[in-house]
Amino acid sequence: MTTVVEKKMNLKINDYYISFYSNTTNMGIFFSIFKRLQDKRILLLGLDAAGKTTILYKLHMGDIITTIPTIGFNVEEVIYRSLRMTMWDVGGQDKIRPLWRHYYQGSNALIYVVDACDHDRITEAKKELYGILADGNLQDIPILILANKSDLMHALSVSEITRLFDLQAMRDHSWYVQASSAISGEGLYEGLDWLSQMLSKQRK
Ligand SMILES: Nc1nc2c(ncn2[C@@H]2O[C@H](COP(=O)(O)OP(=O)(O)O)[C@@H](O)[C@H]2O)c(=O)[nH]1
Ligand SMILES: [Mg+2]
Repeated sequence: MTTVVEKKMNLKINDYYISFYSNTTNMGIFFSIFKRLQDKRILLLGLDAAGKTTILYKLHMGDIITTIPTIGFNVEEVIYRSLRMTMWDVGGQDKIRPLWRHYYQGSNALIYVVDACDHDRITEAKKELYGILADGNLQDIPILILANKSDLMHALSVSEITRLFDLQAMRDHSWYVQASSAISGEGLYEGLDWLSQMLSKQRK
């Protein structure tokens, strides 16, 4: 089923933010509950063209602010309630990799966006993820992997991505793979629900 979010309504009850979304087919209302998060910082990373910018717009989180702190390195940022999402394109730029560290500090979670149709670069996507996680600042953080562009033919499935990324062997992080489409919005809130559960368990 393709779900197109048509209407969104937010309620705040005590510490919980509840969002209702109704879809164009009027098949029903789905909702998500976000416990109020205490100043959480989320990295949204992935190879270029994986769908990061499209995801941020689809989530209607607000204005995306682009900054270029150093040459050849665009950082986009959205601040939404007490959530700060920072993102940039990873891959093929080993020289600037040390500059990313500044943005790693204090991160509570990683959303790693993979173009599930880009079979040619799936190994590169995996290599970059492991390169990012090798940084000491990101120990223990939960990782939501979005197998994006799942609306397209030949998209790799959740189980294929899990196997190709060797996730079963990953011990230092909680991880979750969710198929998503940044175009239809499908899968995005399911993934974020998992992440918000992980974040609400964190003390820092
Ligand atoms: N079919 C499909 N296209 C997508 C999806 N997500 C992103 N795209 C397209 O992929 C291209 C790159 O997306 P973008 O958000 O700019 O990628 P970024 O470089 O990771 O920020 C754009 O043409 C998007 O419209 C998706 O889930 N499905
Ligand atoms: Mg982008």
